[in-house]
Amino acid sequence: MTLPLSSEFIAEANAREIEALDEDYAALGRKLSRTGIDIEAIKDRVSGFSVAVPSWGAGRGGTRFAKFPIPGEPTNIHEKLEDCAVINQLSRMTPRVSPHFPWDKVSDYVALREEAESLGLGFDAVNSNTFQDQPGQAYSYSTGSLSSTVDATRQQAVAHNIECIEIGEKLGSRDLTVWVGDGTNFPGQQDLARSLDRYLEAAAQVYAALPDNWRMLLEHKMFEPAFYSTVISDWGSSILAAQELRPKAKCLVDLGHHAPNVNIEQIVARLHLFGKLGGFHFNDSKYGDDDLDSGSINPHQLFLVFNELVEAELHPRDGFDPAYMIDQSHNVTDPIESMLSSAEAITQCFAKALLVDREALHAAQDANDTMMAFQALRRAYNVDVAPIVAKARVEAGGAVDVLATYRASRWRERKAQERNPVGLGAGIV
Ligand code: RM4
Ligand code: MN
Ligand code: MN
Repeated sequence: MTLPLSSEFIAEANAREIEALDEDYAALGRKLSRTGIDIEAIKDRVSGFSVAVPSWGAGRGGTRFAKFPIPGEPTNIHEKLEDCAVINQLSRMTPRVSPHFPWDKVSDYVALREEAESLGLGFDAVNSNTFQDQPGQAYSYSTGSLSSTVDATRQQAVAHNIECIEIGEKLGSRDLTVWVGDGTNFPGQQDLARSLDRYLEAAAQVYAALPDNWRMLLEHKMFEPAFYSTVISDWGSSILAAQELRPKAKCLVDLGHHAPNVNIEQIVARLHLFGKLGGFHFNDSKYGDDDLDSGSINPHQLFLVFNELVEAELHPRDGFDPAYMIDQSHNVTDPIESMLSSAEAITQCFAKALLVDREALHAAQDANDTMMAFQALRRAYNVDVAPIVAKARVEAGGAVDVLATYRASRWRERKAQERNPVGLGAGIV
C-alpha cells in the first residue's frame, strides 16, 4: 500500500495531542461508568462504524450560478481517490468511495479497483446519472429518463444503469443507487400516473439485471430539477416503487431531499418497519437540497436519525444493513476538510445514539412519561463524545485532530503544484 501521508507524520502530530485526549477519555469514561456505561464498549462500536465518501464530493461543488475552484482540486477519479485516501487516513471512518458514472468513467475498472486498494480504499454503491446529457449521447434526457415518454430514451437509461451494475461488479460494489431527476415543470405537462408506470416498467428491467447479492437503492427527492412534480418525489413513492420491484429494491434517504421540517427520523423508522431501509446520503439542509455539511445546520436531527437506526438494529425486520454515504456539495470549503468534519459529525451522532439508555427510554414510553422519555434522549445528546470518536480513530492509525493534521500536511498546497487547474463553469448541485 502506498498511502498519501506517512504514518510517522500522523504519529508525530498525534504525539502533541495524545496526553490531553487520554485525560479527556478517562474523565468521560468515569462519568459514563456512573450510569453503567462501559466507554470501551461504546468505543468498539464506534471503531466498527464507517461512512462512504462520494467521489463527486472530492471536487469543489457549485451552484447554478457559479463554481469557484481551488488550486490543487482533483480533476479526475485518480486524483479524487488520492484525496479520499487522505480523508480515510486521517479519519479512519471512510474506507469506501461511492463512484458516479459517467463522471468517473475509465477504460480499465479492474485497474481502478487495484488503484483504490493500494490507497486503502474500496468502492461503495455505484451511482448512475440519467439527469444530464453526455457528449455524443443518442437520446436526450430532456424528456426524463426511466419515465420518459420516448421509448428509446427509456431504453438508453435502462442500458446505462445496467452498465453501471457491470462496472460496479468489477469494482466490488454491491449496490446501485438510482436517482432520476424525472418530473415536470408545469401542471398538465405529463400524466402523473402514467409517468410513474413508465418508471416502474423501466426500473424493473434494471432490477432484473441485478446480481443476486446486489441491491437497488431508490433515492427520492422532492423537487429540482423538476419544480412542479417529480416522479419519485418522496418516501411514499419510493417505498411503493421498492415494493413493486420486490426484495432487492430498497429506499435511500438523502437528508436534503424532503420538504422543510419533515420528520425524517420517522421516515427512517417507517422504512425500516417494512424492510425497505436501504441507505443514506448524509448532508444538511436549511432551505432545500442544499447539500451542506452533515450536522452543520441541524445536528439534533442527525442524532434523532441515528437514534432510530440504533433502535432498528435492535429490532431487525428484514435484515439491517443500510449503506451510509456522505452526499454534499462543498462550494466554499476545501472538500477534504468538509468531509473530515462531516465524517466526525456523523460518527459523533452515532456514538451519542449508542449512549441512549434504551431501558429507561422504553420504560418511560410505556408509562407515557413524556418528560423522562425525552430526557433519556437529551442526556445522551448532551454528552460530548468527541474523545470516544478521537480515541477510536487514533487506535486505528488516524489523527487526534483531523483538521489540524490535514493542514499541517500541506496536502492541498502540494497538489496545487502538481495538478492541472480545474476549468470554470457551473458545479454539481
Ligand atoms: C442529486 C442526488 C444524487 C446525487 C446528485 C449529484 O441531488 O442527491 O444522490 O447523485 O444530486
Ligand atoms: Mn443524494
Ligand atoms: Mn441531492
